[in-house]
Amino acid sequence: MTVSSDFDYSAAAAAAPPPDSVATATINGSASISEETPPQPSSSSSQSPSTKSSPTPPPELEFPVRWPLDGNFTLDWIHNLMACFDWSSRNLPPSEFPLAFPVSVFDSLILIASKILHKEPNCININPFGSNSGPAAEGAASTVIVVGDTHGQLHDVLFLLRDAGYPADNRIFVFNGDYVDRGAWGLETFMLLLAWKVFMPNNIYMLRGNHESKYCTSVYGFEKEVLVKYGDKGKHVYRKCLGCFEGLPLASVIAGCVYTAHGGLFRSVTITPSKRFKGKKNRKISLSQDSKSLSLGSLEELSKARRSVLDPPWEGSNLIPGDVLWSDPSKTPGLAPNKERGIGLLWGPDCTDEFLKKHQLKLIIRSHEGPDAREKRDGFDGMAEGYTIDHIVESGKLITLFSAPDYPQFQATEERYNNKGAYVVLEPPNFDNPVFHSFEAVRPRPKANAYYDYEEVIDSDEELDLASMVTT
Ligand SMILES: [Mn+2]
Repeated sequence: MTVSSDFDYSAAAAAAPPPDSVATATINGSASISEETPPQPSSSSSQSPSTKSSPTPPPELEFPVRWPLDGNFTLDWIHNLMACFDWSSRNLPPSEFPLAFPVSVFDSLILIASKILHKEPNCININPFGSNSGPAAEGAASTVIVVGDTHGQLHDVLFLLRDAGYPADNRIFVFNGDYVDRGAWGLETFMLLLAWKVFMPNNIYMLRGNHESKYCTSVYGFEKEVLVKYGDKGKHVYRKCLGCFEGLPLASVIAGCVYTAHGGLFRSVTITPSKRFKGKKNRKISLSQDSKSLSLGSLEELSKARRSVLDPPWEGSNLIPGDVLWSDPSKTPGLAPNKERGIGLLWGPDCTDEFLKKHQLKLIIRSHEGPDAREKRDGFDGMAEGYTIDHIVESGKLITLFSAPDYPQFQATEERYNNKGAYVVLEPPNFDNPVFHSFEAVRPRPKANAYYDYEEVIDSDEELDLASMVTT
């Protein structure tokens, strides 16, 4: 069934249903849209919506999204928002996105979400033992669900939320960053998570990824996506998004035993006396710090880091955010500069053990490496199932979690990774025995154009030309 090109809003009830796959992505899980809608006389003209006016949203959608009159979100409001994004992604050209989500609604959402996020500490202590109010919290601890990179794959995120269960009084989500870039619906993905954040600030936590930065979004599509979707308001919208990215916290500790961050571990930034003696000229902490002078940072240091600078180069106190967002595990013991990426660290199993021991933790869950990155990493498992167990040490484990299936959305060759995405479920009372849920991509993906030159841009973060950004 194809999409109607009717633009007559009075004909809404008779408008053709969205493509079949909408039913599977319908927010309430009822695959009913196409059944309720009378069949539409089909014609070849319905194949070319771009040459005619936009199709009509189904009557059950409150469309466009309107800011609630009293300023308070309801569950219905959030579900309608998700359904509107799903529908618009399938039926409207990107430049008509403001018809679904007017800039005034964007402004209200980003303002209130930014305020909440900026107030959160660098490393959030998540306590699932009933500190949250609400009827379901009486004494019972919440389940915690950890999610890795999503990269603008709206439909897969909608599936994940439905599959895992939405944020609720007994269910807390921790998203590990990289909401935007690569995929065509970074704005929708980020906005819907922000909406959940505003609705239930203690039941969903959004950490920053390295792609929540000016540099990455200018290379990998999000900036252009926003400019295309919002036209002459695009610059304003993009600036507000960057401001919001600055507020995203860097890490979390779940139930006192699971550390999560996008990249992972980080260095200590204590300035050694020998550096001070050399006088001011040599006081800078160089990115090329050699392995011997590197030591593992602590959660206390992380809590004191300044996170409000988005982009590399990361110097001084900003070395910690750079490491947290960009680092990768290694099979080689010790800490070393991450030469492949040009920023961040490589850390060995001994560091994982040291960090877990020092903070009495059991598990590290980090993200940041998709199937493309893993293809080039000797000694590491691929990302076919959406997760890997990278270090098994005395004190616990290190896991990489990646939640964008069939990634990246745009590829120059026919051959795809066909990777699954995964999320992790941590159950009370111990939270230290991760249960992995792998899932396939929602297919078919609605057609979309990329917002970056995916044939030219290198296909992994690994080789980013960050050297050109380092000004020291
Ligand atoms: Mn990343």
